[in-house]
Amino acid sequence: MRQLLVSAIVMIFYPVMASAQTTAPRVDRPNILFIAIDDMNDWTGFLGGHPQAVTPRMDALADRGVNFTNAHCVAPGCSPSRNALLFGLEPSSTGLYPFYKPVPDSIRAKHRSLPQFLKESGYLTFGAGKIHHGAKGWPEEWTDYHKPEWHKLEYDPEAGYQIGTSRKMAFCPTRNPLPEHPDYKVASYGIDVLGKTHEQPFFLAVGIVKPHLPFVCPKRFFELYPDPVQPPAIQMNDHDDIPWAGRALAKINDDFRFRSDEAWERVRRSYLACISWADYNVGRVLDALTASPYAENTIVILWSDHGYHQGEKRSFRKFSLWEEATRVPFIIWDTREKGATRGRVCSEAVSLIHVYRTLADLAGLTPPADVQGTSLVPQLRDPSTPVVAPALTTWGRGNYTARTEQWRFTRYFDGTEELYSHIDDPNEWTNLAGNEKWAAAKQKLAAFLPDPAKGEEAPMLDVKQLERWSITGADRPNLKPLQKKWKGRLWPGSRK
Ligand SMILES: [Ca+2]
Ligand SMILES: [Ca+2]
Repeated sequence: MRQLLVSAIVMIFYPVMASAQTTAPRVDRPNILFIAIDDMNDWTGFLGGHPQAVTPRMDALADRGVNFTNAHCVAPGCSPSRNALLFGLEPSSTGLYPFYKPVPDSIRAKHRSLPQFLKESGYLTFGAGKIHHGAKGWPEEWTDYHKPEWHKLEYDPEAGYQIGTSRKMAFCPTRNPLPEHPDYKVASYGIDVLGKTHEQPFFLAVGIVKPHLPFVCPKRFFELYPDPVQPPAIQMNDHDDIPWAGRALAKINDDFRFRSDEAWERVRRSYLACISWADYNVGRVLDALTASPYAENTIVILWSDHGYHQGEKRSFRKFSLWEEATRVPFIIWDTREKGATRGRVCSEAVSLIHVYRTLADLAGLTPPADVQGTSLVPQLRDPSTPVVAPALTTWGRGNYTARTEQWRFTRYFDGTEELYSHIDDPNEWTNLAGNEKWAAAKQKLAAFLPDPAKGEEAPMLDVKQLERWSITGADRPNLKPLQKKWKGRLWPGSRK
C-alpha cells in the first residue's frame, strides 16, 4: 500500500521520473513460507532414518526442492538452536549457550532477528506456534502473531504409555477431534494467511510443535504403525570409549526407565505417530500454498531445531553432540525455479546457521553485517557445490562438534575428544580420537572449533531468565554421569 502511495505522489509531482520507473525492472521479492518443526530427527521418509516412518507430504516437498541430507543444528536444544538460527549468530558469539525465556533484551537491542530484518525490509511478517523458544517474539518482528485458543487434550494412556499421570511423559493417542490440537490450529492460521491477498511480499512462519514431548496426537496417526516398531541400532557398551564429559550428556536415566518398563517400543511408536501428525499439518499448509496465487513466487523452507535420541548411545531426547541429536531435516524449495529436476540432494555437511543469509540472498537483500554463516544459494543451484567449512554444533560453552561429509570431531570443555568416520561407522560406535593414524585429520577439523585463547568463545550470557538444564560444560564442569543399576548390574557406561 505504501508503495502505491509513493508511486501516486511521484506521478503527480514528477511525471518524467514516473514514466522511467514503469520501464525499470520491478524488484519482485519472493514470499517465504518458513516451517519450523520441533524435535524432529531423521525418522522421515526423505532422510531414511527409520524404515517405517510415514511422511508422504514432507517427502514430496523434499522431492520438489533441495533435500539437505547432512544438515545439523547449531545447538541440540530448542532455545540455543532457535536463537542461533533466528539471529544468524553462533552461541560462541552471543553467549546464548543454554536456555533463555524470552530472548534477552541485550540481544534484541544489539541484533536484528530474521523476521525483524524482513519486516524492516518491506515484508509482511506472520507467525504462529513455536518459532522462538517460549515466547512469540516482539512487535518489531511481526505484522501479526497468532496464539491459538487452548483446548485441554484428553489422553488415552491405555493405548500407549504414560509415566504416572505426567502431562509431559505421555506417549499415547489423544481423544480430541483434530481441530482441537494446537498444531492443527497453527497450520490453519497459515492456511488463512495464504488465502488472503497481500500487497507486499510476506514471511509466513508456521511453528509445528510435534513431535516434541508429550508424544500425543490423534489416534489415526498411531494406526499408521500397526506392526512392531523396529528399534534403532544400539551397541550396549557404546559408552566404553567415550570420555565422561560425553557420557554426562547422555540421558541414560530415561533409557533405564524405559527398559525397566519395557516401554521403548511404545515410546518410539508414539514419536513416529507424532512425526506423521506433523507431516499431515505441513501437508495442509502446502495444499493451501498450491491453491494460492503465491504458488510460484514463494520460497518454502522446512527445518527442525535439532534431532533426537530414541535409545541410540543409550540416550533419550536431544542435548548431546552425537549424530542423532545434531542431524536435522532441512529442505528448501524455490518455487520460482521452472523445470527444476526432482529429487535433488545436497549431501554436504551444512548447519542451520546458514538459513538467515540464504533467505536474505534468495530475497535479494543484504543481511545485517554481523550475521554469520554463508548463503546456500550455490548449493540450491548445484547441490554438488562444496561448502567452505564443516557444520558446527555447540552444546554448552566449551563443547563443540564439527561435521564434514566424512567426519565428526568433538572436543569437550575439558579437552577430551571423540572422532568418528561416517564412511564406515554411521552409528558413531568407534571413537578414533586416540588413534595416531587420524591425528592429521583431527588437527584439520580442530582448527574450525572456537578457540578461547583467540577470544573466539563468548562468556555465557548470564541473565535471570536463564535455564541451565543439564549441560555439563565450562560453566558447569562438575556434573557427573549418572550411576544406575538395573537387574543388579551396574549400568554399562556409568561412571565407575
Ligand atoms: Ca526442540
Ligand atoms: Ca562407542
